[in-house]
Amino acid sequence: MSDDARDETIPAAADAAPEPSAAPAPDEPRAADAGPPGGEPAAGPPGSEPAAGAGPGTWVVLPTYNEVENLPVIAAAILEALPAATLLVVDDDSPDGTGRLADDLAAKDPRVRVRHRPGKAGLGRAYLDGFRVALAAGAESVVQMDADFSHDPAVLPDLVGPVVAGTADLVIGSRYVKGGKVVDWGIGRKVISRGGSLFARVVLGLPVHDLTGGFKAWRGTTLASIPFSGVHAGGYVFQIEMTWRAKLAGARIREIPITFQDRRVGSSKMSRRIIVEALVVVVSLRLERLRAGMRGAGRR
Ligand SMILES: Nc1nc2c(ncn2[C@@H]2O[C@H](COP(=O)(O)OP(=O)(O)OP(=O)(O)O)[C@@H](O)[C@H]2O)c(=O)[nH]1
Ligand SMILES: [Mg+2]
Repeated sequence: MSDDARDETIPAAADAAPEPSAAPAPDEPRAADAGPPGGEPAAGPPGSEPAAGAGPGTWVVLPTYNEVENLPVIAAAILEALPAATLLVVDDDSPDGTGRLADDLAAKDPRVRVRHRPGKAGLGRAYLDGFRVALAAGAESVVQMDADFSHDPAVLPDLVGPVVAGTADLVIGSRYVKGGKVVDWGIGRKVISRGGSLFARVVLGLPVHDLTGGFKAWRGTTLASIPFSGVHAGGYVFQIEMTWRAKLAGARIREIPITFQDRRVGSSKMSRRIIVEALVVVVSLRLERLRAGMRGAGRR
């Protein structure tokens, strides 16, 4: 992912989240294209709540950019893990033909849908677009994951299980709870990721250990209650901000341990600018909240 795609803010009107029950938007993918009270997140072992009933109401949103080698394998693994789910590939016109390959998969399997976007606009934008499509189609649970095998598809039933069972509104695949780990990362990247999570945890006062990861399962109504407008679409900060907004919306957040693997193909896109941006945005989110609290107190 290029840096330029990481730090944009979603314009208000264009990215408003639809009601889950809303009719499909006109730009719906082609048919082969087709608040409860807040609580402490609990770290639970995988397997504690199997995704019994993870049916057609579960959508997996998979953003892709130049993932032609990974896509067929990961798509098969996702649908093996969640056979009744819908897989939505969100492709930003990948030059390597990932979008065409996704269309081929969709032509062969009605569970696969494809959202084509005109060009590379960054991971956050792709996710928000995919979320909007899934919610407009009535998704009850929405999973987000990377296509590069950093997120193990075999974990999907455990990830979505608590959402389907009604015991959590957001489940985060966490590297930083007991049982979670990262393999193949150098010490530098480990420190940045863990340090970023810790910084955000302290500054935002969020009781979540892995705030920078992108392997998550959302209750559809929780996702729909988050205003997408104004969300910073940068890759690193996007994950933090979405979890922060979920918490503000009163979501019950849970972390389950995962083993995170570095991508098999390609190189890291992490840069100093992305990290600095994330730190600045985290502080500004906190200040925004403090100011809102002070305005509220002033009115009382
Ligand atoms: N649609 C879309 N997908 C993207 C974009 N950028 C990245 N992706 C996908 O988002 C997922 C995560 O991107 P990565 O490039 O792996 O980001 P990362 O994990 O932070 O960095 P790496 O160290 O390179 O793995 C992958 O499935 C990518 O193909 C984008 O601009 N648009
Ligand atoms: Mg990756």
